[in-house]
Amino acid sequence: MNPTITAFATSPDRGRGLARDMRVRWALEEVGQPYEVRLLAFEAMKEPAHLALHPFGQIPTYEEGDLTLFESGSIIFHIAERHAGLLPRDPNARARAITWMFAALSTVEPPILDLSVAKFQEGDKSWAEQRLPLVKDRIRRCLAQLSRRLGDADWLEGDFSAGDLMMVAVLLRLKASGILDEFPSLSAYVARGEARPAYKRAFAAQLAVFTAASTGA
Ligand SMILES: N[C@@H](CCC(=O)N[C@@H](CS)C(=O)NCC(=O)O)C(=O)O
Repeated sequence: MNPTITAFATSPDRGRGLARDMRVRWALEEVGQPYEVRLLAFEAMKEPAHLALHPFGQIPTYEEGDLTLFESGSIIFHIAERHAGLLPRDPNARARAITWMFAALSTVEPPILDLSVAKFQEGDKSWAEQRLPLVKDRIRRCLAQLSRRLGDADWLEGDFSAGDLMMVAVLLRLKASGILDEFPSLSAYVARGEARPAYKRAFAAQLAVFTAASTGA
């Protein structure tokens, strides 16, 4: 039986692929695993049926037989462990690729999320204008370090891995801010991720959900 993931019935990002079901769809496409999607209205995400799957009332979740997972990192790690193609076989290379998944989620994503908070949740506060440059500088510092490590390589550790998938998914959130453009090697890195056929299939699938919802199709 195919796994089932959850996604927004109407994504607040209007189908730009920034909701976290996108990275899970991408991983499933990379390994060639078909999947089902259960779409949820925002209110349904906060109801007991969904809270039983996801204690924080969010998407994505992942159901496969009697296994239920939440947290995109855990879900993608599970997919990468169960299928070939997202993690190297060599144990050390595998550990390094997993390290990049953690780096994406626990070092790179937090300052990027902070930018959304600063803009959309704190934008009307008296101190917002003073805080925004600090938030942006924290991102720049992190991207400078990442770009130094990536150097001229296509991917972070040899071949494309779940570490790159997660890092690209996280960096994509910065596109609209213009900050990514300040780091041409990272822009090119993200573009390489977006050019992957699996990424394109996943992007098209999540966009189709938004388009159908907004046109009533
Ligand atoms: N750390 C979680 C974050 C999940 C998350 O923030 N999901 C967002 C969509 S991308 C969500 O459900 N937002 C609605 C809410 O928090 O109420 C993960 O990586 O899966």
